[in-house]
Amino acid sequence: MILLDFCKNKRVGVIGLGKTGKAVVDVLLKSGALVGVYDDVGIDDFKYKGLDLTLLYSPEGNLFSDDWKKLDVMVVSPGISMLWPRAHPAVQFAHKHNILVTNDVDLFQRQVSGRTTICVSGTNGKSTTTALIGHVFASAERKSVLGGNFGLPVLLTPADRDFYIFELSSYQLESCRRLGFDTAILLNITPDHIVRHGGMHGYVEAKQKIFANFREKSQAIIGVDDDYGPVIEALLVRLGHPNIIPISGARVPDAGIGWQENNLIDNRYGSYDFVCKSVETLDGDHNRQNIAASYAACVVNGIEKQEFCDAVVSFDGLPHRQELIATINGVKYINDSKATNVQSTKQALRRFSNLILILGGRPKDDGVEKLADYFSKIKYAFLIGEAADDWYKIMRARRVKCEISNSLDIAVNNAYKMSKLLDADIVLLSPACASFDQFKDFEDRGNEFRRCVKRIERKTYSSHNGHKNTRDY
Ligand code: UMA
Ligand code: ADP
Repeated sequence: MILLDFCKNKRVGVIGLGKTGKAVVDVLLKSGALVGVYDDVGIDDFKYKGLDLTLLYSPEGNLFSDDWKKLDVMVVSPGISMLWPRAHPAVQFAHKHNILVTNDVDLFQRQVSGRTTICVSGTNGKSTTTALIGHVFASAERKSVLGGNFGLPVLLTPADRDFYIFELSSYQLESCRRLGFDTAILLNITPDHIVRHGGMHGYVEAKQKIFANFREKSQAIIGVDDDYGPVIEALLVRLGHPNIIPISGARVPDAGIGWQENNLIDNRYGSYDFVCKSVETLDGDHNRQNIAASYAACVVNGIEKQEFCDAVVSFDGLPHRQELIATINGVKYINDSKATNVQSTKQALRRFSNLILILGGRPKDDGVEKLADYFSKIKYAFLIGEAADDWYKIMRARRVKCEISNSLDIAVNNAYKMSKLLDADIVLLSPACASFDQFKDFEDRGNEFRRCVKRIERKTYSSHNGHKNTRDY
């Protein structure tokens, strides 16, 4: 836990009492601050209940009691809107009364100095890259910890680490003020969270904040495989950023790190230096982008090339990201539940062919037509969730054979039958949608897929007594 000395005796309002808010409150109380909390759905956790009455919350929803005006600072959770579609009332109030609005990442940055922060953002690949960097640092026996959007709120990380490796979402970056991370990585930008950021412009602006307030030793690692990366790189050059490393999953950028066929190449100094071969567990251009970014972050922070290569081969990948669950009668069942937008599903469709696809859920900003280039790879599709009706019409119009399933369970069972009929190689759950219409989160959805597949696997092999799946693709 990171205690915040500078918050002693300060009056701090914490908005949103989820994972982040609770961590902030716990840390603030231990740091001697006077804390009040507010959450739109009320506070039922007994541990925090007393706090709402002391400062901020009244049962009548009287958000704007005079006590609020006495706040020194307001700390918002990532889910609290700063601006779009409209600023949360608490934020509006703070602005009106000149109360500083900040977040837990800022508090961390102010307290912790002399340690290295390595921060990862991007539309897709954040968690994989964060986990891979963490794996390399742990394998190389550096004192490090993972946190942020990855799961552990930044203030709950241990205070004694040399390297803090944080995944940061656009939500977190939006409310950051201090910034100035030692190593900042922006993997890629494609449309996502558009409503929350008031359009693509706001989303890009939030993402590129990861490079703000750079210093002489700051390292900027920027993915240049999409339309926005090269523009941001050029902007950083213009602003005089001292250390910019372009990275790619598909080519070797000038003065950067990338791939020539299956070889990871370090071209930072203008000559090709072979680093390592690609690995089975992190297949596809998208993962190559993640590996290139991870290598860049490791090498600029003192990890030897050999230490990186040794560690990368033992990285298993994360669950719910193109994860092989089972091979049943030669058909591979892949869980890509974390594909919550069209761009991430595109990566799976690039990689796999001759497949039965399960997709749908709560649609985001891009529609299924953006996957049209890959429709010919889909032998049959099962559509679930809120997107099902619209996407069914679009896919049928493009001659993709498909049907709507009322639940994931039904979709998986039918996909199993269909895979036999159509001689498919892969059953892929890659929804291209958020999960919240039918599940608690993407993990819940992926776990349900796993349960359904395992049930089929048990039935198949108990009746056939045949032999079973392997972990290999
Ligand atoms: N709340 C309000 N009013 C609002 C919005 C939220 O009162 O307008 C309250 C909710 O009632 C709830 C609390 O705020 O009690 C939830 O706060 P939150 O939405 O900020 O979520 P946390 O539980 O604090 O978790 C956050 C991240 N969640 C989001 O950004 C939505 C977690 O990322 C992160 O792991 C955690 O902080 C620790 O840092 C999850 C996520 O879904 C994985 N992230 C999004 C993504 O990856 O796409 C951005
Ligand atoms: P994030 O944390 O940004 O959501 P994850 O590593 O959890 O990223 O991966 C989410 C989804 O995106 C998975 O379906 C995964 O296969 C896909 N993905 C992973 N890395 C990339 C990348 N660099 N570009 C595009 N898609 C990716």
